[in-house]
Amino acid sequence: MFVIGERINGMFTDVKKAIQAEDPAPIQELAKRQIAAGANALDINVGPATTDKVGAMKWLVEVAREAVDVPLCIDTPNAQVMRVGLEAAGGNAIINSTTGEEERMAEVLPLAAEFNCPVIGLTIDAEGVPRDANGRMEIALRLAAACMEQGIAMTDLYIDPVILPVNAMQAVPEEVLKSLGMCKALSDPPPQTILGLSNVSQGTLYRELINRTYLVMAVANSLDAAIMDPFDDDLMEAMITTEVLLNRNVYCDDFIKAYRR
Ligand code: THG
Repeated sequence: MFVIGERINGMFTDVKKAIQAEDPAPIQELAKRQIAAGANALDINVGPATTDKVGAMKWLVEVAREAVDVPLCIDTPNAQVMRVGLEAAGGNAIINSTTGEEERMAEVLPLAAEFNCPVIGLTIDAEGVPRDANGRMEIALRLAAACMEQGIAMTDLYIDPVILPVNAMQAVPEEVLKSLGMCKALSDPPPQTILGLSNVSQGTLYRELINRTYLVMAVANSLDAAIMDPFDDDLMEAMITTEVLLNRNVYCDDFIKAYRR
């Protein structure tokens, strides 16, 4: 599993405050601690912290890059903010994201080719998020076709079938699980799959339990990557254990310790 730490997001109060005060210390500490906790990359999202999205994205990426040398997942719906983030990331980035809408793909996919980096494609179109797995796959197919036209390898496309809070839309988690498996039949080699895990539990009472249970199911259904909270030890350990039980990592008696090393 490729773990993308979710914590550098202006939706969190500590990050919002740091952006507003232009104080690099809390951001750099979050960057280092997430990597130490087992994240392989970091999501970078300005969120609602400021109206100067371009300036804030450039600052966040520069500050994070000084602290750690891992791929930075530039999380913005705005193509101009995306370009600035990719430039600041200096070639080690992931584009988060395009939707399946023609106009969005036309402005974002060329950036993936230009900066030679992976791109996340959300199964969203002009009508929003489809209700079931088949609707998600129609958009996933459009994303895959558009990438092929641009010369983007399927292994550089991460399909995100968009998980939503279970308390508002109880049928969604199961449809998303089905989509993950269907993505792997889409082409040979298939695209990769990704989720923003914490969405599933937003507004619920047992957040950590829901995140953890869902991650186990998603990994068992071909999930390759997740934007998630690496500070949640139980979550990380459930992920590691799932990979051992699925024979994706070698079993040894203290496999948790071995993985963390
Ligand atoms: N897909 C892709 N990118 C994404 C998402 C996705 N990026 C953003 C998001 N979804 C994933 N990241 C988060 C980060 C935080 C939370 C959920 C998803 C979260 N935050 C708390 C909340 O809203 O309750 C904030 C609590 C606090 O203020 O401390 O849950 O799906 N490609």
